[in-house]
Amino acid sequence: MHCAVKHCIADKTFQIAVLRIRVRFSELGAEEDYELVPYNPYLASDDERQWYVDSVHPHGTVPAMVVDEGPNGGRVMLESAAICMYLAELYGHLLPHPDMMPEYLESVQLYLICILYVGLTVGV
Ligand SMILES: N[C@@H](CCC(=O)N[C@@H](CS)C(=O)NCC(=O)O)C(=O)O
Repeated sequence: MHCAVKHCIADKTFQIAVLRIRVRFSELGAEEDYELVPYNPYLASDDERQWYVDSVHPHGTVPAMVVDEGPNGGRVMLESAAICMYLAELYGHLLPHPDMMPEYLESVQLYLICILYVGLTVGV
């Protein structure tokens, strides 16, 4: 399958929200379909950070994923959970069986609550 995703702006070091995206690409068997563009928010210079905030991610955090082609081409996607869900839809894999939709939506709700809680309290 040809993937529309070209750039995943992130650093290669262990950062849990970035790791989430990389694991998702791996689960989808799509590790060759994206390019990891190094950007480390903790080590960026003031100029690099300003560029990143202005043109990629207003919060200055990673990951951010630039979609290269297709109807979403040119868009920058933010939030690792949203990116993971988008990738499942894009590849048509790791999606819930239609009969399981109520349980799926419940687990998405729980997942997002956890992500928001953890994100706000420990900053990942
Ligand atoms: N909720 C966001 C969290 C993003 C986030 O906080 N990433 C951390 C690395 S795991 C970061 O970029 N920290 C740098 C900073 O806060 O300036 C997501 O899941 O994408």
